[in-house]
Parts: sequence; C-alpha cells; structure tokens
Amino acid sequence: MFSILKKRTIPRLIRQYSSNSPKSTNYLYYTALSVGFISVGYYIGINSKNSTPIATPSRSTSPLSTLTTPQYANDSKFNIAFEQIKQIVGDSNITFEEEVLLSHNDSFFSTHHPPNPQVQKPKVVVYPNSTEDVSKILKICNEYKVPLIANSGLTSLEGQNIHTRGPNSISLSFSRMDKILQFNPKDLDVVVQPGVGWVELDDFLKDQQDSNLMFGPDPGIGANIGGMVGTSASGTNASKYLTMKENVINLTVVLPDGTIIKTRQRPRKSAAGYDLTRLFIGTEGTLGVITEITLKLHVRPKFEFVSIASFPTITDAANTAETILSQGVNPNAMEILNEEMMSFVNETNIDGKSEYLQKPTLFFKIGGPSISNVQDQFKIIESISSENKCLEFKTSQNQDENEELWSARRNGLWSTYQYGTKILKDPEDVQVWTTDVAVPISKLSITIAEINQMLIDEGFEGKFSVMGHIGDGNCHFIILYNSPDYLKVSKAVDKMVFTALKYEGTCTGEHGVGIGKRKYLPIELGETSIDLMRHIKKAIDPNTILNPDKIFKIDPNDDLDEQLEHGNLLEKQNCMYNH
Ligand SMILES: Cc1cc2nc3c(=O)[nH]c(=O)nc-3n(C[C@H](O)[C@H](O)[C@H](O)COP(=O)(O)OP(=O)(O)OC[C@H]3O[C@@H](n4cnc5c(N)ncnc54)[C@H](O)[C@@H]3O)c2cc1C
Ligand SMILES: *[C@@H]1O[C@H](CO)[C@@H](O)[C@H](O)[C@H]1NC(C)=O
Ligand SMILES: *[C@@H]1O[C@H](CO)[C@@H](O)[C@H](O)[C@H]1NC(C)=O
Ligand SMILES: *[C@@H]1O[C@H](CO)[C@@H](O)[C@H](O)[C@H]1NC(C)=O
Ligand SMILES: *[C@@H]1O[C@H](CO)[C@@H](O)[C@H](O)[C@H]1NC(C)=O
Ligand SMILES: *[C@@H]1O[C@H](CO)[C@@H](O)[C@H](O)[C@H]1NC(C)=O
Ligand SMILES: *[C@@H]1O[C@H](CO)[C@@H](O)[C@H](O)[C@H]1NC(C)=O
Ligand SMILES: CC(=O)N[C@H]1CO[C@H](CO)[C@@H](O)[C@@H]1O
Repeated sequence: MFSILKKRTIPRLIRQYSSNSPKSTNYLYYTALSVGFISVGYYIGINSKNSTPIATPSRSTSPLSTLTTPQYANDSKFNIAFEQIKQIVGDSNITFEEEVLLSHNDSFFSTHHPPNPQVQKPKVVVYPNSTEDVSKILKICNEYKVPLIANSGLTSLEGQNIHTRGPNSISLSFSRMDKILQFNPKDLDVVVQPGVGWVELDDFLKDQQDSNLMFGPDPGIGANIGGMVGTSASGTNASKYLTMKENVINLTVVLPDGTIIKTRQRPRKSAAGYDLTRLFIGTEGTLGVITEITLKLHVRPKFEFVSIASFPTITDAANTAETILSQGVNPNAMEILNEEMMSFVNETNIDGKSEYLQKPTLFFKIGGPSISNVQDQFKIIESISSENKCLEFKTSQNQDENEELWSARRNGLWSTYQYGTKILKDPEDVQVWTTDVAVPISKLSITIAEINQMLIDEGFEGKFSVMGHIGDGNCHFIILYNSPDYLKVSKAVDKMVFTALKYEGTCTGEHGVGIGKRKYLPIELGETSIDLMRHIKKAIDPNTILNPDKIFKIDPNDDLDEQLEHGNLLEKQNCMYNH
C-alpha cells in the first residue's frame, strides 16, 4: 500500500508545484481531512459509550482540574479482556505465579514501595512475542480499560513500576522479546527488541571480530534497552556519549489503541517533521509501548586509561572538574566520590586489594587514538588537579589496573549499603535512599557543597555518600537510614532538590520521575508545562491505561503522595526490609 501511495502522489505533487494550482492543493487537503474525519469518527464510535469528553477541545493544555477520575475495569470486565489476551499469546506466555507477580510490583533498590502492596500489584504478567502481539493486547486493554505497565529490566528507582491501579492491572514483560534484530556496522547502528540488556548488547558488540563498536549509555546492571528508553537513562559514560535521548535513532511504538507507528527512518540525522522519537523517550511507559529500537553506536576508543585524583575538600574536586571541562578536555567518564563514599569503599574493601585515601576523589577515563594522545590529556588533567590542591594522583598503566582503579566507583552503591550495617543504629534495618539531581556544569561545585552541608546540618553526617557523574553536572546522593527516619530523609531530599532547582537544575538527571519525583515537576517546569504533558497524554491515551499516575497526576482525586508517606512508614515498621 505504501508503494502505491508513493507512485500516485509523487507525480501529483510535482504537477502541483509546477502549476501552483490551488485546486489540486485543495484536493489533497480535503482528501487528507476526510481521511482524518473518518478515523476520528471511528475513534469516537468505539469510545463514546463510556467516556465523557474530558478536556475542553478548545484548550491547548489540560490542567488537572479539567480531568475526571478515570474508571478502570472491574473483575468481570478484566476477565473478558484477559480471556482475549490469552488467545493471542497462549497459556505458556502468561503467568499468575505469586513470586513473579511480586517481582513486578516494585524494583529491588527503589526507595518508593507500593503503599498498598496487597492491591497495588499486577494480576498477571503477560509475555508478548512481537509488535503485532503488543498491538492486539493494547487494543483489548483500551477497550476494557485495563491499566498496563510495560516492564523491561525492572531496575528503575523512582517507583515507575508500581501498579497504582491494581489489582486489575497487567504487567507486559519484554523479557522474551530480547533479540538483536539487525547489526549494521557500516552505519554504526543496531536494531534491537526492548528486552535486550545493555550489558548483553555490549558483550555482543565486543564479540564482533570485524568491528570495534560500542553502545554509550550504561545505567544499572540489569537495565534493558526498553526501560532505558522509558527513563531516558544514562550512566558514567554520559559525559562523552550522552544519554538515551541522543543515542536512539528511531523507534517502533504501539499506541494505546493498538496503532503501530515508526518514528522515522534510519539515517543518523533527519529533519522530517515532528521529533516523534524524542516524544517517547523518557515517558516511562505512559504514552506508548516501545517494541523496537534502532540505536546509535560509537567507535570504541583504541586506548583508554583510568586515573584518580584525591583532594582535601569536595569543592576542590568539583572545581577541578569544572576547569577540566572548560579547557575543552573531554574525558570518556569523569566521576566524583565524596570522603564518606571513599571511606565506605576503602573500609568495606570489596575488591580486597586496593587502598584508597579517604578523601574526595575524582575518577577519570581518558581515551584516544594513541597512547601519547592519552598521556597528553592526563598531563593537562594532572596540572589542573595540582592547581586545586590535589593530594594524590594515580594513573593506570594497563587494562588490569584500569579495572582495579575503576572498581571503587563501580562498587560505590554496594559499599554504601554494606557500610550501613556498621554505622546505623539498627544494622538489621539498612535503608538506602538513592537519588540524583543535575545542574549546569558551572553550578555543580556550589550545589554539591550546599547539599553536603545541608545533609550534615540535618543530622546525616557520615551517613551519606556522593557519587556524581560530574562530567555532565549530574550527582547522586545515597543516604543511609533506619526506617523510623523515613520522613526525615524525605524532607532532606526535598531540600536537596530545591537547591538544584535554585541553580537552574533539575530534580532528576537520569532516574526519571515515576512517583518519587512527581511533586517537584510543576515547581521545576511550571504548572503550564505539566498541563501540556497531560494534554499530550490525554490525546494519545484518552483512557489513561498506560502506566497511570506516573510523572504527573491524571486524577484530581489522586492521594498517592499521602498514601506513600503513610505506606512507607507502615511497611517499614512491620517488616525488616532486607536488600
Ligand atoms: C544499582 C543501580 C544503579 C543504577 N544506575 C543508574 C545510572 O547510572 N543511570 C541511570 O540512568 N539509571 C540508573 N539506575 C536506574 C535504572 O537502571 C534505569 O532507570 C533504567 O533505565 C531502567 O531500565 P529497566 O530496563 O530496568 O526498566 P524498567 O524498570 O523495567 O522500566 C522503566 C520504565 O520504563 C518503562 N518501560 C519499560 N519497558 C518499556 C517498553 N518496552 N515500552 C515503553 N515503556 C517501557 C516502564 O514502564 C517504566 O516506567 C540504576 C539502578 C540500579 C538498581
Ligand atoms: C462491571 O461493570 C459493568 C459495567 O461497566 C457492570 O455491568 C457489571 O455489573 C460490573 N461487574 C461487577 C462484578 O461489578
Ligand atoms: C508462547 O510464545 C511463544 C513465542 O511466541 C510460542 O512459541 C508459544 O507457542 C507460546 N505458547 C503458547 C502456549 O501459545
Ligand atoms: C515471534 O516473533 C518473531 C518475529 O519477531 C517471529 O519470527 C516468530 O515466528 C515469532 N514466534 C512465534 C512462535 O510466533
Ligand atoms: C528504523 O527505520 C528503518 C528504515 O525504515 C527500519 O528498517 C527499522 O526497522 C526502523 N527501526 C525501528 C526501531 O523502527
Ligand atoms: C563506557 O565507554 C568506554 C569507552 O569510552 C567503554 O570502554 C566502556 O565499555 C563503556 N561502558 C562502561 C560501563 O564503562
Ligand atoms: C583503608 O582501610 C584500611 C582497613 O581496611 C585501613 O587500615 C586504612 O588505614 C584505610 N586507609 C586510609 C587511607 O584511611
Ligand atoms: C521486587 C519487590 O520489591 N517486590 C515487592 C512486592 O511487594 C511485596 C509486598 O509488599 C514485597 O514484599 C516485595 O519485596
């Protein structure tokens, strides 16, 4: 059909251009319009029975007050929908196993847990095999108003996977759509399904004898490409290779009514209309379900070495990083760890061999086409470091030493967690609140210094670590606490975010919004920007079936924030939550 359309329209367009005839323009215009009307008519036809028009059509945005509380499938409707879905994927691609359901109601490291876990979990986990399966499933869910959450690696940290509208809710798992579909080394790209892990993709690329390519973004181990598109993930490599927003070429997306779209063709750049690719990146499964992703690849640096530099204060370290970037040196990775993090690492000593100064430390990965090129960059870095009172500068000489030096950074989160058992009052109840903010690079050092001081003032001295992807102004704070202090930490995180916002920053550089950061978004962007996001959501997902309640509120009667504070306190008093 596509080729027929092309053959017929192209000559007509040429004629139209050359004769400049208003008649043929009108003809095309009316054809398009009537097709549009037919599909709108069809659309209203299938939806008008149950839904009242919600946002006034003449509005450009949807303030929360213009929406009504969404109604979702009751048991009998859910069962009808479920029977139809079973026909599509088959018995063995559906599970009710309690253990599997529970593994899909939350994420292991997430700070935010379902406030009402008996209800807020999926009723069933469904494993599709193809884009067509997903399209049929969504069509059914849309018809019966069954809420659905797409899941990939289940490692997200801001409560993105909580089934707030359970128990008649579906988890659509991509763990069986985990194939690499096309590898195009000459084009520096690869086409994958959502269930491919970035680590597995990296292994695949390393195994290719005839090419030397790598994929940039490197978030938590276990994260998959689908979820990484969902949260617009990045990691230690972002200062050089940027985030998912810059590393996705095109997407195949299934919309809530089952429509399948491709966001664009495969060249590395395109100026063809609206940027639909980036419309979907970072939407956390609220706007469409991604079933195929074409990713940009990069040439792996021929030589890469690691160095670490320790400083008397975190401000000296942050100033060094700022100066390095302003001089045009572009490390492949540049990370900052604070004094506490370095003592956690040194004292828990996970790798068993290294000893580290317990001082604020910068970690660098420097790459280049030749050893002398790398050495030149290290010289500049070392000299900037010493101008900023550097105490010790170590550089790796080979691949083994690369691994050894970098391991302190890699072990950061685990070290912090283990350290919690040593320093918290109740070692049986170690909680970690891991969160991130990002600011313009020139504001990073003051932001870190202020948040650092604030956390000390709030009573967390020695109980938090700073681990920043400093190369792009992003820093993570990991706070250790016992459950009864939940609200105290929550207040400190508010202050942390407000500090970042004061410096023109964002409440999240990479973990996304989920439910954990929802309340900050209107403050960061302004109510009207959120009203526009809601408008887009309602236009594409009128029944709000896709991952409801995430990123922003869709229900004027939403009391999730209150539930969360209450639920977290209850849960943590009742059980020893051991990671
Ligand atoms: C130890 C640890 C370290 C981490 N470090 C980092 C880090 O450095 N940088 C970083 O960015 N993050 C980090 N994270 C967070 C996490 O790894 C990222 O948020 C990651 O992008 C989540 O991917 P996932 O496959 O686990 O997604 P999931 O948790 O499965 O899903 C994430 C979101 O995407 C949606 N989604 C999933 N699949 C699809 C699909 N097919 N279509 C549409 N939507 C979909 C989900 O609905 C959800 O909203 C870390 C996490 C842990 C546990
Ligand atoms: C479910 O809702 C439908 C209407 O949407 C209603 O007819 C039916 O009785 C309800 N079933 C139950 C079990 O409440
Ligand atoms: C489950 O999905 C796989 C892949 O599509 C398919 O081979 C298998 O037949 C399905 N199971 C059933 C019972 O239909
Ligand atoms: C699963 O989907 C792939 C296409 O992605 C297809 O080739 C394969 O035949 C499907 N398997 C089954 C059993 O339908
Ligand atoms: C991107 O576009 C190319 C060319 O049309 C296509 O082959 C590829 O499958 C598309 N990728 C996705 C994820 O849609
Ligand atoms: C990050 O990038 C470097 C190249 O600069 C590469 O060697 C490495 O595999 C990438 N991923 C991680 C997790 O470091
Ligand atoms: C690092 O930890 C070890 C114990 O594991 C300790 O003996 C050493 O003094 C620490 N190093 C520094 C620089 O504090
Ligand atoms: C993965 C995960 O955190 N699952 C949780 C789902 O909910 C139950 C009940 O609260 C928890 O025990 C699980 O840990």
